[in-house]
Amino acid sequence: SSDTGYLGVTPPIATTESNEREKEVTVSLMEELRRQNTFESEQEARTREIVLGRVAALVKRFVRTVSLSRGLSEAAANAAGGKIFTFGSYRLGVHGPGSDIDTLCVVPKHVSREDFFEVFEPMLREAEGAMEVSGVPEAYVPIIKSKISGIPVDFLMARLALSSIPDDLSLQDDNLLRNLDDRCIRSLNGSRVTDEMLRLVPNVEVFRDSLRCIKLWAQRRAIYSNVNGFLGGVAWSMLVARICQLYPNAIAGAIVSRFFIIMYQWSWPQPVLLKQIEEGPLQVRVWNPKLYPADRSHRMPIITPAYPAMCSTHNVTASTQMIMTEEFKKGADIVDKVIVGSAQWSELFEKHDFFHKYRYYLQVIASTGNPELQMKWSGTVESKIRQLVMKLEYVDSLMLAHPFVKGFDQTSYCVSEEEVRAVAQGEISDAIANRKKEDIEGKEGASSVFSSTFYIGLAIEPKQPGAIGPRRLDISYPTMEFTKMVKMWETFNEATMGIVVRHIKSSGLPDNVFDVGERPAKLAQKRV
Ligand code: 3AT
Ligand code: MN
Ligand code: MN
Repeated sequence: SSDTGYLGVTPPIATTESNEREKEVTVSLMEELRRQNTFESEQEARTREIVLGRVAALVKRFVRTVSLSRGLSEAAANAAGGKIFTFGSYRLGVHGPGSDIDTLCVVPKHVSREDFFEVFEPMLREAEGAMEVSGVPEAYVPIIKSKISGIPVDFLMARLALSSIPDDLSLQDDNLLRNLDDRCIRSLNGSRVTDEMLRLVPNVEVFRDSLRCIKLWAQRRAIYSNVNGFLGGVAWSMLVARICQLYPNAIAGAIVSRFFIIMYQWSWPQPVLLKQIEEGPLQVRVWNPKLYPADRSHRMPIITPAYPAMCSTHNVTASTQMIMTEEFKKGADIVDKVIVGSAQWSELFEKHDFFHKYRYYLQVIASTGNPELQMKWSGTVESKIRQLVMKLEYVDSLMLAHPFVKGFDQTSYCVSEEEVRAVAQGEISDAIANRKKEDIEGKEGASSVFSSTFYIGLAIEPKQPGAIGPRRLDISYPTMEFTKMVKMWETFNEATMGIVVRHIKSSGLPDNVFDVGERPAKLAQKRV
């Protein structure tokens, strides 16, 4: 920016200050965000700071302990340092009540990843106020999850090629990535991306307030989910950051209004960039659609600003792109009305109508008889849903396959094999649904079934005028292929895990997808 006088890959669209009306709607926007409970209490904010202080001290103690055990002198062990960096919503300043603190622990080269799980994790378990400490060392990005004084804290770890980690260490220099383990590079990424984003926006305060609004909107409209082919937190943040660059002197109300119209009109697959993509010191791929066909297939590329540049929206499909574009349009219309005074901000945050919108839905039901196994199995199935969506997109007469952003988990207490089979098929009768754990305890042949149901809304082409006979919709091929694919999971076991895909009419949707009083009266009656 020092050489161009602006932040971003193009000059701003406008550098004017916001007008009086934009200031008014910014005030009412902030009021609405408070009403919607997006801010934590002052008490909670203070607790977070205390927790972070304890965590920073604990990481230093961890580094010291390991240093001494490696034979370093007392002086060298004290000088070895150790530092925490936060990232995610807390670092951006857009976290809500109950959000976690995403924390990266940076340690010197003589402290290993094994030490993180074998020394730090036990120290954390003993720490004041620590609960629910659980490490996942085998994850793609190894992590320790915990709760400290009621605040969820996620810990990642990166070991740098340095003999000590000073308190003023910055992670900005790409050369720090040289000679590091891939897991360390991945762990550093979140923090480097967040820090870079904050450096690349003209006004952090405006960015925060605008992002708070867009995050809440995306959550309410059920388009906040990276796994399901929409955008995750990082991608939404980058979109808002780009709008902030384009209007460096605008305030939040104005940024939000430009956000919707610009995103609606964006010429995808032109990428959203916060700065030019840079080459760097590693032998790793940097996003480049000219070079890599896989990168060319990205429909809505939103590229992370820290080296190595990556596309944060790999999962977007034709359907999810259409759905998000439609939401940008609706958002633009509402904000236009807010500006002229004929609508309230609360309209922007209205709940989605996914379960009212389609005549037909697919249910994808993953089931097992064991709660831990169920978490893994349903996670595996969920991560493949977008593959099913992409296969459905090829079906003639299907205009759109709309995946819902979350699954619905249920535990069913069954008294017979027959009931177990029915539940796995998605047939949960009222008798089963109303049964409690106590009702089956000690009963012979009784068992619990854990099921997660994912939904895909189907938009079918209207019948051609004059066409003869009913419209045919054949989805047997995509569903068969999908079932085959999820069963290829390494630890799949036909005897203990169930997967069923079936289509239902909207009238067959179960009550648990609706809030109390939300189900249309006509349908509610039908089900009595
Ligand atoms: P919350 O306010 O916490 O809900 P957030 O944006 O902080 O919003 P997360 O804590 O889930 O969301 O994620 C923070 C960052 O951590 C985002 C991403 O860079 C990284 N991350 C999230 N989930 C994973 C994961 N399963 N594996 C690796 N990195 C992850
Ligand atoms: Mn977080
Ligand atoms: Mn987290």
